[in-house]
Amino acid sequence: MSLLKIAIQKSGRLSDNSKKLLEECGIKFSNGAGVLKTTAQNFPVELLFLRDDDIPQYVEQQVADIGIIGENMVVEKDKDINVVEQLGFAHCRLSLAIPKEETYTGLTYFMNKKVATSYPKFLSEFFRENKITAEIEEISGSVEIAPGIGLADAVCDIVSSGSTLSTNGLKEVETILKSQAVIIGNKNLSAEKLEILSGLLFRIRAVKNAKENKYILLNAPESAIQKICSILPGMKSPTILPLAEKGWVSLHSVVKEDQFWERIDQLKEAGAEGILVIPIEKMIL
Ligand code: PRT
Ligand code: ZN
Repeated sequence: MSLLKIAIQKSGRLSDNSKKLLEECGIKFSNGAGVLKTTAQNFPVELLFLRDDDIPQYVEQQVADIGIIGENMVVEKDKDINVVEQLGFAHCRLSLAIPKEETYTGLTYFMNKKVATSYPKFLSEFFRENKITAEIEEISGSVEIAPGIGLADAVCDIVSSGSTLSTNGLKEVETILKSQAVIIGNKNLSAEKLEILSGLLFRIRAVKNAKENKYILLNAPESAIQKICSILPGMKSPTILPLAEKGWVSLHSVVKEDQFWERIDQLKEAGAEGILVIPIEKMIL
């Protein structure tokens, strides 16, 4: 029986969420310090703990069958692999930033400028597509410091809250890529491995759906049922139970969490009371 080899980041911004996702999928594994490889106890997978930069190459070479990395890494490494699933965590963007005091005039600002980045391949492609001739200075870390020490005029780096840019006297002027964590996969997986992957994806989607949805219970007068169902589009066929008080019902359903928050005032106006919103652990559609 073969095992599906999954490469995840050993330590860094992706590692906790990657491990958590697998655990939420019911996959049990030990992960002591210094462990680089481990076999799950209850699912046919083997985990490899690696640097994120190496994962695309290892997946291409099938040292690992699949891997979890940021889309930013996928585009920069440009390996012959498949992007299998977006995972909805590690959201960030790859952006161009310039010194705060500079006036930004659009992309032509970068004409003949020197830009420091850890994403030379993706950035040079972006400049080429936009017909900008600029010099790219490749550096592997602490990119934001480059303009301050006279190494470059601008930077292209990952931004999340924007506070690192601001601390270093820079402002974000263009987003060139939006990124989140994804599963990448080797293109030639055996039928047996594809079957394990499909079982894993089934579980991952159940976990993702559960996170995006909530179980909602509310009390309402019978006369308001139709109105409430039209306010919450997810509530196509809610469960309706009579309350002890005549003319009142308890309404149960599953709704998208963001839709719920947008419409809470309308719900109350329609007569909903005693609204409970409960997390869902797994949701199989
Ligand atoms: O050691 P290893 O090579 O495995 O890890 P690493 O140091 O190369 O990567 P790591 O752990 O920093 O990031 C892994 C992945 O997390 C990235 O490839 C992105 O897909 C994703 N991610 C999400 C981020 C950020 N958010 C992020 N904020 N990666 C980096 N940053 C850095 C950014 O480089 C900048 O220095 O955080 C700073 C900006 O953050 P803000 O919040 O100040 O804007
Ligand atoms: Zn890295």
